[in-house]
Amino acid sequence: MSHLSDQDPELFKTLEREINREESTLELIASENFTSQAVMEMAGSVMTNKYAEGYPGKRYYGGCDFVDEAENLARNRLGELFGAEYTNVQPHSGSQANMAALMTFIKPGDTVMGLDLSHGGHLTHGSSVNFSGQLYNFISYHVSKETGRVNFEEVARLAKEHQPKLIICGGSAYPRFIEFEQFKEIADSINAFLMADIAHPSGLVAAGLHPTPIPYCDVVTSTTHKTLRGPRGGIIMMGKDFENPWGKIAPKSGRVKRVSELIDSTVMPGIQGGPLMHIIAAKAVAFGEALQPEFKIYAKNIIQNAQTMADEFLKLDYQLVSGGTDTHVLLIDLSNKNITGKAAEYSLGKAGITVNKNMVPFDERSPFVTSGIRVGTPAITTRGMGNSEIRQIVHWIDEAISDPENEVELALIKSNVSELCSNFPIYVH
Ligand code: DSN
Repeated sequence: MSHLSDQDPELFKTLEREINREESTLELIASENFTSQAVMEMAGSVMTNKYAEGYPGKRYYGGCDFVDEAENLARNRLGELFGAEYTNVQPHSGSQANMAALMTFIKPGDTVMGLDLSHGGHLTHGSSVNFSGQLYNFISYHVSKETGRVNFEEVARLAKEHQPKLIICGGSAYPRFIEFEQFKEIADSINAFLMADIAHPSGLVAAGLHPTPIPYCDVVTSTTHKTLRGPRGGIIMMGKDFENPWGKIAPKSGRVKRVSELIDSTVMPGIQGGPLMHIIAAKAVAFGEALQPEFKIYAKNIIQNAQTMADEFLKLDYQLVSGGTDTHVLLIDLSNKNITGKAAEYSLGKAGITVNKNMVPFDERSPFVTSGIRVGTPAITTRGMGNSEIRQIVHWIDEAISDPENEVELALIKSNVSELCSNFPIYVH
């Protein structure tokens, strides 16, 4: 018996049900993954007990020797993974990493540009219901209708017209490589800062299979739990640290601070208190895994699986935004399939296949209904699935989407899904 089952059988049963769900269904949410047992061991460890406000060597609490070791390992491994001189591993999430980066580089009311949420951006890139859209004057750029890729003519035109202080590139439903170099040219032309949010492809970047933002961007943020396959959390990096270029936000007296010091103090005490030391230590474990040669093979397989999936969907007359993918994510426009994203998500759920409804560029439906679904391969690739499983999965998806109210058919797919999953166990061996 585990401690949890002894003490709290009710929650133990909930945990068992979640383990069973993860083991027996197909996880195609592009932002999810299955982290290793080693990462979970650290995330569930006594490091959760420690208060450690501050940074290694400069804490506001005693007893920090070992959490300092863990945070230093996390920072150093992350720097090595991405070739970054500065790293901060304390943000609790990607949203908090973005908040800290924005609050360091710009002031409330400043103009910023980001990819529209319905075109593949992220809530923190200027959505009106998010702090970003409320504190800053965000101007959204879009993808082109013809190509599904960022419309750089529009980006250049909006940049010239609105003179933003900062441009964000990256997003959460953009199937193509992020075009850091083109963004850099435009940012330089108006003397704006360039920030990359690589929350989605960071594992592919770490493996050298997606272009790196490091030489082009002033600041780079990411989550740690998507393609990077670590614990849930956020990070901030800079390729090179530099001196504060804005006299106006430097302290009125005293020395000019380096940007690294400004980011550190925006994260803590600016927007966070005590860091989650168990998660920071687990990030260190995950970065250690991502530095191993096997991680490159894993990342290569993620992309290969996504491309096989794209080919199979195209054969079945599905419309893929941008016509395919360079990464782990596919954005499928279901407009020609007589089903909404919401209904597809629901029926696929009944068939044991988990996806999320997603707006597609120029969508006329609301975010609660949508015309598309987003599908990703990081989690099923972690299970070891490859080409033949991917082909089978696409056929099941097509069957469910073609006859979404056929409960008997959906139940049959679910049972076949469960059988397939039992051949690719995640944690239960
Ligand atoms: N919610 C994440 C995603 O699914 O992409 C982004 O924060």
